[in-house]
Amino acid sequence: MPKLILMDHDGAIDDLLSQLLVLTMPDTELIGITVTPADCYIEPALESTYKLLQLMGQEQVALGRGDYYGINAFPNEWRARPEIINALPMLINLPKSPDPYAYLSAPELIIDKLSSATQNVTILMTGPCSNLVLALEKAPELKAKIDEIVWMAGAFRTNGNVQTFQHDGSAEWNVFWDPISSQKLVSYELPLTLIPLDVTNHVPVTKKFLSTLATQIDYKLSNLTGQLWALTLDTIPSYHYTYFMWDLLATSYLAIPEQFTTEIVKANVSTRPPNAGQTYLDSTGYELKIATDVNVDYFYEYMLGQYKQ
Ligand code: AGV
Ligand code: CA
Repeated sequence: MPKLILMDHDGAIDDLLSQLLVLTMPDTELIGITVTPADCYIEPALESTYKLLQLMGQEQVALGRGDYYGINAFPNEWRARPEIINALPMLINLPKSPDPYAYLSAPELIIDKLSSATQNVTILMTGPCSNLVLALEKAPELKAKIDEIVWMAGAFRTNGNVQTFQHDGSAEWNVFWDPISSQKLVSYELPLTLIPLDVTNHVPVTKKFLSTLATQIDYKLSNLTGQLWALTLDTIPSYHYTYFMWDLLATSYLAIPEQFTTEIVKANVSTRPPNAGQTYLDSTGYELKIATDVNVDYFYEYMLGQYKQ
């Protein structure tokens, strides 16, 4: 029996790369993708999502449209990136998706897929967790159908990556977008594994990686992913950052968990300024698993191998 995966992403470049990575994994069946309008605008992001499914011959995978908008919006420059992606040579001539408003809403699709699944489902989230929390508030009995939740989120023993007004910099963006839902998810004490900045800080997008990827460009996936990665190297002036392989690392946890060091902790999420969205260790908090380290060389090699198709 293949492992069943339900993915929720938020349309950023590494989210789309993560979708591709899931589609390369043997013994896994992607049963649905929901898109959160966080680090993207929903229409172009659904178009990218559908085009990538077509490229992999998997256009039967059901899509769900996130209609809920979080509390703290992402910068618009980040959200606009999928427009560029849809115009790349390998994607521009693929048919557009059906009318995005004809899709089920994301929580509806999650409910539908979890209730009809014949075995427990792994949920991979590479954006905020609002869609999942909306689904579980509506159908709490479906918590029993979840095998594990793997979520790129949080920052525990390191700084966050949010730099904005009314904020002290301690939060990671996926949590900050909707601190209230994040706090709820943690409080459910489901089997939850977070891949936080503590470990994603070890995996920046490097020129060395891109240059190795370029040597295998005759593979369709290496060609496309090389172009996608190159788009991450632009910067917003004054917003200090490096692009990391945040979501790819979380996604690879599904395939190579033995390459990660993890720790069971008790933690909670702040929902108020000045640290809204901060994930913090707290002995009176809720139990969850966090990744603290990864075999970096193995991870890069793993991705290069998966892109050889
Ligand atoms: O905080 C990391 C999350 C990941 O899910 N996202 C990007 C990844 O998809 C938000 C984010 C933080 N810094 C960013 C982000 C940046 N410089 N550009 C775009 N998104
Ligand atoms: Ca993301």
